[in-house]
Amino acid sequence: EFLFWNTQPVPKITEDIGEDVNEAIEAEKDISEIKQEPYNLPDGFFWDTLDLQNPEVLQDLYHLLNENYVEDDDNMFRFDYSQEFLSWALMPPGWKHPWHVGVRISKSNRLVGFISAVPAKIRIYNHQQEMVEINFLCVHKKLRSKRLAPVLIKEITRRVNLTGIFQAVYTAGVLLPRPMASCRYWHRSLNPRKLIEVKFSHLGKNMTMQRTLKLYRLPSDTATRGFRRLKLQDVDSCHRLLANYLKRFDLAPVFSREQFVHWFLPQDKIIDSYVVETGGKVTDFVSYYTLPSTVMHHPTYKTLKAAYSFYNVSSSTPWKVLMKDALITAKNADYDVFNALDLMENSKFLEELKFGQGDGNLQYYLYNWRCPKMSPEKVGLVLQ
Ligand code: YNC
Ligand code: MG
Repeated sequence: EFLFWNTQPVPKITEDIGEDVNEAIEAEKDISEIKQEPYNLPDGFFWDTLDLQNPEVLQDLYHLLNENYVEDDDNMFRFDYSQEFLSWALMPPGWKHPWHVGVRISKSNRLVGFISAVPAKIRIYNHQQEMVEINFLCVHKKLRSKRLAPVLIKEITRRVNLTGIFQAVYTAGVLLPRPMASCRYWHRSLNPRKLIEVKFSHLGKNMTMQRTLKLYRLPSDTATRGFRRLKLQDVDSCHRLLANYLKRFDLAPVFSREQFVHWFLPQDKIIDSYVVETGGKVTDFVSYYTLPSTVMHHPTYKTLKAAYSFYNVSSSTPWKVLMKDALITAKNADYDVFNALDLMENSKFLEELKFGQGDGNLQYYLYNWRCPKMSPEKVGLVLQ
């Protein structure tokens, strides 16, 4: 069990962690103690640091992920991160070229593995830590179970350590040593007919298609006065609103102004954000990112268009009203489903707004950090 993870600075599955513990597992190393050369790959493979600003290279990554990245438990849907989205997610302020780690086949030059890191300041309880977010770990389907993933993880760790960073945060559907929080996805049907047709959802018992369509129908216009898309002029007030709000959680990012602009200014097919402005003041904020999934075995439907709740703040508009307006904008933009985790204050609107609970957990992990586990309502961090 966990032959690789047991060698890493992560808490053991059974370890007792006292409620006041909030500390690194192993001390920071001096740069001179860190391996200077890349880890060895099996014969026939080579490391290739990807230049994602080169459209052809970005396309290679898009294809690797489009064909080999995360699927649902029943292998019916697979994430289809767009090239624009990958540029946004992987090149935020402070991004580093060496942290876009690819593995290619020597003979064909084919990209068969990837892992990435981006910098982030994260607060865990009362401690702020510069760290990286790890995402998009992927090994080609034909090369699974050959222990390539541990090599990718060790190599990105080495490259991050060389910059003086020794902590990371990541999420995964699989259970590893050791989650610091376990969240659940919830799904709100926007286009129930299509969702049922592709078997993303099914007709509830005692439900007809007619009744189902009516149940999920939304008004065509948002309800809240002053609800409108976030613009550049809102950045200072909205950044402040979000920063203040995130203080109430036990795991949360600390966004710089520059990061706020990057992560939240609306960009077509990537990220959309709305505010409620009342008397010149921003009082509420919602945002969601765009992540379609490929429908793997359907004759007509090839893709599901999904919106993922990102960061939301309600200070004057009730949660239910605010998020219903978000659902309306998503429906009007032709999304099929709106997804949200049960973290932050999301449980205050999920059931009322007819979200249904998904299957499987999204586990939150910290690398080289030991702290007590927290409940989903205390998690204030959303990764892509
Ligand atoms: C996973 N998702 O347990 P043990 S999430 C971490 N995250 O190790 P092999 C994983 N570890 O048990 P395969 C993992 N999945 O022996 C498996 N593992 O200790 C562990 N899927 O390696 C596993 N993307 O190469 C086992 O497995 C060891 O060929 C086995 O490759 C795994 O991005 C994978 O779900 C996931 O592409 C690459 O299945 C492959 O199966 C695949 O024999 C579809 O690996 C796509 C997918 C994962 C999405 C994500 C977050 C990744 C976090 C990685 C850990 C980062 C640590 C911090 C580093 C920086 C530190 C600093 C500073
Ligand atoms: Mg492998």
